[in-house]
Formats: sequence, structure tokens, C-alpha cells
Amino acid sequence: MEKSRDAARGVKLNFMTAKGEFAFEGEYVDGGPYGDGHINDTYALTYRDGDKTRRYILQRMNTHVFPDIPTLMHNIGVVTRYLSQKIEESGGDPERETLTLVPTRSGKNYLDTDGECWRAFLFIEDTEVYQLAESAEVFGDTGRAFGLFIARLDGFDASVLGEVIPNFHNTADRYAKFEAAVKANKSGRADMVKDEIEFVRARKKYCSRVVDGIADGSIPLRVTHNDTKLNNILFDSATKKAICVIDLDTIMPGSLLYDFGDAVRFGCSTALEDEPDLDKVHFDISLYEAFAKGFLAGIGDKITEKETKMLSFGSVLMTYECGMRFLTDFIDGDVYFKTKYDTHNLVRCHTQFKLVSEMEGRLAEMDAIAARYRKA
Ligand code: ADP
Ligand code: GN1
Ligand code: MG
Repeated sequence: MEKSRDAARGVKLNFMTAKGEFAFEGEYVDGGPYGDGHINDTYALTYRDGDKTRRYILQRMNTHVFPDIPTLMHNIGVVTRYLSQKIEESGGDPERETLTLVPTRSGKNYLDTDGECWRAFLFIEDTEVYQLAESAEVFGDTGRAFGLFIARLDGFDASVLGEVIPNFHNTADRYAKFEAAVKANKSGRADMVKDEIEFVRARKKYCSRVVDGIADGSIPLRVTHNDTKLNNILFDSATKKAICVIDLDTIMPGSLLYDFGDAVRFGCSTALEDEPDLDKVHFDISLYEAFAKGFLAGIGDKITEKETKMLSFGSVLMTYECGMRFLTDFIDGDVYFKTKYDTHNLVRCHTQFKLVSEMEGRLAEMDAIAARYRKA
């Protein structure tokens, strides 16, 4: 299955051949596809070294989504080194609390074989990933971990980071791309989604608020993660604490509202991102309260008053933007996100728009929550 998919995509290496290029310790035992990401091809490999068993994560990076791999890997290298030092200083365990790259046998931090790129990390053991927030407690701790992540990077010099995907969360630019996709209608599906197109157009005014705030200096530009889905955090299986923020591909200068909003978009839903039955999809305000409380505790006094006041809007914006991206990809013919069936992107778009509508009705409550938990 894996082999024929690889062959169809014309890839040169599979994980079995790529693994030999990395400085893994011990004898290879077994391995296979792993996780539930929409972008990279991820594998988990087990090695035995004497009586020690070690696992590694091996990933074929998506060069369609990330055309500039040298910049991406540079960013990951410098950020993980910085975080590692910070974690060590605070008495933590860097190999558990941030990603650790495993170099290639020739000492590089990734492998490039004629433009096909692979990288490896230590597998962080005894951890769990959630696709749905199991409880307010778990999700609240996610908030703390993402808040702390931004706070830890507060002293990091953002100018050393390249912009991996230009305009990644520039919603105005996303809107322009959406309109271009509707016009080009590459898949011929635009007629099927007239209501969804109207939904996006009716909210066009949302698109420029954060980018304008960054441009005029009223919203601080920080080092942000930009893809703060619940399944991009590892939880310690024993303590159920969020211990490590992963998936660092999109670390770039950005707004804290992107990280807060994207986490809310995914984690405050009562159903999966691709739940086809919309009756099951709701915005859960108690999860929002838990997350906001955790996030504000994690970020401490680093957040500004304006940012605090805009957390509710950031949540709506990121959910709207993501729904618009799924819709754009559906109209483009599913060229960006991995899909498992024909209408997968459309189903994802519907869950996002349902959440947007519900959040829009609860902004005042969301604002009251943020005001309650912001550190004085
Ligand atoms: P994608 O960009 O495709 O989402 P991720 O980097 O998020 O790829 O990895 C996909 C999944 O692999 C994660 O959701 C997580 O379950 C698992 N994973 C990634 N890195 C590690 C790691 N170092 N240790 C343990 N599990 C990991
Ligand atoms: C992608 O890589 P992953 O699966 O964590 C996407 C995010 C979207 C998300 C929607 C680089 O995230 O921007 O919000 O899917 N990542 C990229 O689920 O486009
Ligand atoms: Mg991921």
C-alpha cells in the first residue's frame, strides 16, 4: 500500500531506504507509517542496541507545501537549540520537552536526495497525542504549554528566522487566493459550494484586522508556532501533562492571536475536524475557558491588553481562515491537504464554518473569560 502510493508519486526513497542515511543507533527492528498529520509523511522506527530499545521519528517533508526546506530546517535547528537551553536552565529535560534532531551519517540535519527531503527526531516515549480534547483539564494544560512556548521564545531574535511560507496567516492574502481559486475553478466544483463561497464573502471584513494591527505596530510581532493543533502537543502518559510542542515547521514571526486562535479552533470543538455529522459539532465554551485560563497563566505578563481583548476575534479568525483554506483546496481539486475521500476538504470546511457561526454568537462571554484570567 505504502509502496504503491510512493511509486505513484514518483518518490525516490521510501522510509526503508531513507533510514540507512541517518545516524540511528543499534539494529533496525521494525517501522511503519505513524500519526495523523495532514502534511508530512511520518514513520516511527524501532532500533535495538544491546538490551536497549530506541525509537525514532523519520519524516519525508512535504516539499510542495514547503518549497524552501533549507530555511525550514534552519529555523527548526536554531529554535530547538534555543528551547533546549532554556529548558535545561529551568531544570527540565530537553530530550522530552522539545524535539531533538538526529543528524544524517554525514552530519547534516536533514537529507536531500535530488530535492526529496527527509529528517529524523528522537521519538519522545511514554507520551500520547489527542485528536479531541478529552477533558477541560487536559485542554487547559495545552493552553499553558502553548502560552509557555511563546513566553520561552520571547527573548529569541526573530530576525534569524526565515519566513517558511510567506503570508501563512495573512488572512487577507488567503482571501485573495480563495477568490482566485473560485475564478479559476480548476476542479469544476465551484457550483457545488455556492453557499460556502457566500459564507466566506460575507465575512471578508475579518481578513485584514490582524495584519493591519501588525503593520501599524498595535499588535506585536512575535516568534509563534502557527500550527497549534491539539495533535501537535505530546502529553506525558503518566502525568497527563502537556510536555512537548512538536511540528515546528511553521515557526515564524507571527501574532500570538494565531497560536491562541488555531488551538481554540481545533480543540474547542466537540467533534473531530472532519466530522461529517454537523449536529455533533459545537463550540464548547467550557473548553474555551479552560484553554484561555491555561494560556494566560503560561504566557504570564508577556501578553498586551490589546492582544487579550482580541483573543476572541483571533479564535473566530483562525477558524474562518482554516475553513476558507479547506474550501479553497476543495475548489482547487485537493492539491494541498492530504485527503482520504472526495469531499474530505468540504467536510472539514463545514465543521469550521459551523464553529465560526457558534463563536460569533458568544464573543461577549469569550471576552469576559479573557478579562477574568489575564494577570493583572
Ligand atoms: P504533520 O506536519 O504532518 O502534522 P507532525 O510533525 O505533526 O507531522 O507529526 C505527525 C505525528 O507524529 C504527530 O501528531 C505525533 O503523533 C507524532 N510525532 C511527531 N514527532 C514525534 C516525536 N518526536 N515523538 C513522538 N511522536 C511524534
Ligand atoms: C495542517 O501539519 P498539520 O496537519 O499539523 C496545516 C495547518 C492547518 C491544519 C488543519 C503547514 O497542519 O495550517 O491548520 O493542517 N499545516 C500547514 O488541520 O499548512
Ligand atoms: Mg502535525
